[in-house]
Amino acid sequence: MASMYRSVAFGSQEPTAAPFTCKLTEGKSKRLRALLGSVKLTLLYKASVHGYQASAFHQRCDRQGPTLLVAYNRSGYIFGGYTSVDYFRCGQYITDREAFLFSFQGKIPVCIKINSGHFARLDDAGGPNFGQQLYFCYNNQPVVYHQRGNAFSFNSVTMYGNDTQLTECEVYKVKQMPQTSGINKQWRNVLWTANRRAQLMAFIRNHKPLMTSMSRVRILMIGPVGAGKSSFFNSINSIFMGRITSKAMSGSAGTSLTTQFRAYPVVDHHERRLLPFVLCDTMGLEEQSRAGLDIEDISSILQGHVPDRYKFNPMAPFQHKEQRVYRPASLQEKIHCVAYVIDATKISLMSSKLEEKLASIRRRVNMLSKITLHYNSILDEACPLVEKDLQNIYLSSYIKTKVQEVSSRLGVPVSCVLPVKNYSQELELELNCDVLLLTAVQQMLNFADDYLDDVGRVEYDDFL
Ligand SMILES: Nc1nc2c(ncn2[C@@H]2O[C@H](COP(=O)(O)OP(=O)(O)OP(=O)(O)O)[C@@H](O)[C@H]2O)c(=O)[nH]1
Ligand SMILES: [Mg+2]
Repeated sequence: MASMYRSVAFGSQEPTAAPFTCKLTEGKSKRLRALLGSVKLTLLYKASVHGYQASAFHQRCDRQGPTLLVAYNRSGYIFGGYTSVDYFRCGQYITDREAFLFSFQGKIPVCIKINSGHFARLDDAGGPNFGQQLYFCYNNQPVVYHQRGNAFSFNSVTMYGNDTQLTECEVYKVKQMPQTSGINKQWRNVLWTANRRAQLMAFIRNHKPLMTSMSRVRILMIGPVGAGKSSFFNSINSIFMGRITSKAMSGSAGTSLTTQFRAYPVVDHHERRLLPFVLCDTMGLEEQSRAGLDIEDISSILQGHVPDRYKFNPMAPFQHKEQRVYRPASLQEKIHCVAYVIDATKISLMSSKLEEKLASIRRRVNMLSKITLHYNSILDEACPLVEKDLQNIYLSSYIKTKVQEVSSRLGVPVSCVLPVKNYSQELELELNCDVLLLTAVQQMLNFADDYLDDVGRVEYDDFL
């Protein structure tokens, strides 16, 4: 039977003489390395061999540069953290903007970035700690200890199932490797130039919906609470206004901040005219029934019955016949493209109930032959490499796995999953953000045309 342990060094070209083996599998190591770029991991410390005492940890891990800690608990959780700053036992708080925590949710390590970078660690003679919130080998015992703090925002239930008993704790030295073409091959071609942005803007400005009777296509955004639907509209509006705007209310709350159906036309400030699409914003989806956007409401929106500013009521879905003016909606009023907005940092944590709700929405949407498009928003927080430079988005194998995960969990082709980063904290527009956002709009317009082409054919066939 094959050993459950693997070799000591991962990502290395040369074999390493190993006095002890590591518990981290090659698959998991690969996914963790994807968070860090082109790196090699070398096992420095293994608690079950060297002991859980802080002195044993420091003896092997001090002055080793960036390190990755991987812990295992009795309940099978694999979690830990990364720090880019050496352990020194200097007795001071360490600032480390690159530090992060992670926890494997299935095959994927969900990454929790440090909030500001301050108080990333207390570099004392004790065991390894992150933000003085998460202590490993606490009190020289095989135990993890969590206390409140502000450096990282995480929940001990999701992070390690609240099971404090460790079965192993390993620390790896993280060494940057020269980039090799195999590891960092761009998996989608994007031109990150001002010229490309201008081209995309020109495409969108000059786009004419396939059906000449229509001036604008309607794009519906659906997704879980806080996924970035309203921010997507704000971002697109900002690009065409030439400055950051925040017309749609966005932010974080337990339930959806957007409570009304909004159909936002987008004005091209430069040419002072409306662009050929309307972005329709909805309330967020929640896993429970009678909470968040209702599937019946989605059907009514798709068919063009729901008016702008309609206030959603999760207890009582929209009733078309109760509206004062009852008439069939025209094709212009219907939805021509549906975009599912998914937050990349949450996809692995999405409950099966919410997944099922999305699947039934997709069945409804497909019945009405809509085209679907997915977003991984909040990508910057999902991957440290991308946070450093958005141009790494199609070099990051971590983002690639996220895109594949969205594709498999929602049952759509990978080519329909488009990663974007919304404007959320920026004060000024930024070229790389614009290129991703505009590419998404370009795809939406193409998908809307595919739908109109399909509808046109049905009408033509009926006529024959
Ligand atoms: N870092 C980052 N934050 C984002 C991004 N997109 C949205 N956010 C933040 O995520 C939070 C939720 O965004 P919203 O746009 O309000 O999400 P929503 O889907 O409209 O949420 P509800 O209307 O409440 O269902 C806000 O605090 C945004 O600033 C992104 O791409 N990156
Ligand atoms: Mg919203």
